[in-house]
This record gives sequence, C-alpha cells and structure tokens, in this order.
Amino acid sequence: MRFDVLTLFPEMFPGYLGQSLLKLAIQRGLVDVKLHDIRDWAKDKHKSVDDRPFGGGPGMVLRVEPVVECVEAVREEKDSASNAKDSQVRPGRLVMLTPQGRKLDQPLVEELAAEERLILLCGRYEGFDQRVRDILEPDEISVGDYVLNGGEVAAMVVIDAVIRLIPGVLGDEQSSQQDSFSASRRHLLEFSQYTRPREFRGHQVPEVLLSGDHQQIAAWREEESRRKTEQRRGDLLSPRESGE
Ligand code: JBB
Repeated sequence: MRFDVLTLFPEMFPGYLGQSLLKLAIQRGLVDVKLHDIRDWAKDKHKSVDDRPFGGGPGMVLRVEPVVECVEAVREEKDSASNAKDSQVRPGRLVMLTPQGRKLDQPLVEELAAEERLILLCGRYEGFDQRVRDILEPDEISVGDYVLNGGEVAAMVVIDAVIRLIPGVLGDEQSSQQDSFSASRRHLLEFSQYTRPREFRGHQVPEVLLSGDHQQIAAWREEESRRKTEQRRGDLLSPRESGE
C-alpha cells in the first residue's frame, strides 16, 4: 500500500516512520510512504504558502494554488515499484485531515486499508482556503474533537491504524483481528493483561491466569472485557445513545 503525505513539515515524519514495525513493513515492500513538501509548489519568490484571510480576522489561511498543484502533481506520480512497461497511475483516495471531517473509527480504518493508495493532505494555520475542497473534493477525516496545530499528527494516526491491517505487517496475524475495535469485537475493550512477576508490591496476578485451564481463562477474560467496557465505555455497548 502506498501513502503520499502532503505537508509543510515533512521533517515531522522520519522519526515515526523509522519505528520498528513500520520500518520492517517498508523494508518488506508492504508499505511505501512518500513525503511531499507543499512549499515546493509555492508560486512566488518568497515561497509563500499562507496569507491573511479575506474579510479579516486572526491567523493565516493555507493558500489554494500550492495545495491544489501539489495534489495534482502527486496524483500523476507513477507507482515507484512498477517498471516502465506496466507502470500505471493510481490516482488514489485523497484524504484531507481536518476537524470538519468524518470522525475516524475502526470501520473507517478498515475502509481505508482496502485502498491501494492514500494521499494524505495535512493543513496548518487556520485551515485551508475553501476552494481546495471545492476543486479537489477530498474525503475529510477528523481524528477527534480536539484542536491540533496541523494535520501531520492526524496523518500519522491514520497511517498507524491502517498499516496494522495490511496482511504481513504485524508479525502476528491474529492480534489485529482480536483487538478491541476490530469488526468482530467492536463493542468490547481489551481484558486486563499481566506478565511476570507474579507479585509486585503486594499486587498479585489473578490466580485463574496461572491455572492453565484455558476454558476458565477465556471465560474470565470475556467477563473482564464486559465489566471494563460497561464501567468506562458504555457508549460502545449501546452506540445509538452516545451521539457517535
Ligand atoms: C488541522 C486539526 C484546519 O480544516 C479546518 C481547520 C481549522 C483549524 C485549523 C486547521 C489546521 S490543520 S488538521 C486537524 C488541525 O477547519
């Protein structure tokens, strides 16, 4: 799967991309991430990408020309993995990270993971000139109802959630299936996990986990998941009442 990230701060990504899981996925050729600096498409000699809002008001707005031209250029780029003969342009799904977007949840992550190519458009300042939306008609995605300084961290959230669904990216094929929010158990949080030592400062590992009785362990975990979910995330058990 290929990701193209369009940003004014490409230097924010290499640290995250160098993380072991993602690094391995990139080395194995399962994931390809290309960074694009929107400033490279600035038109004037000062390379300006932002300007003051028409109508007045605080802050700056991300200009339409560099953003639209950057997206158009990236959409035309061919798949680096394919050779000259059978190379083809895969336009990809354009995703704008913005607080105005559809809230990211696991069903949306699953939808994105089914794409061959995602183009992630990261904003800054007070947001994009509206004409970016009018011209490019991106899918707009929000990672949550809080204020960020830009779309970069949100783009990393999207990449992080999506790549772990790509077959072969996680060492263990099973664990992404069983996580709290995957389709099969969307309604439950994870049960409590323990590892060595059996006792620390008087805090014991629950006896049942040491019993070797796998049926009993499964039943305890199921019950733990339900209790935990009810206690802290009741909205997951009856999502229609939560306003989600
Ligand atoms: C950003 C959080 C964008 O698209 C908008 C918008 C409003 C305020 C600030 C920004 C900057 S980019 S992505 C997620 C902030 O409405």
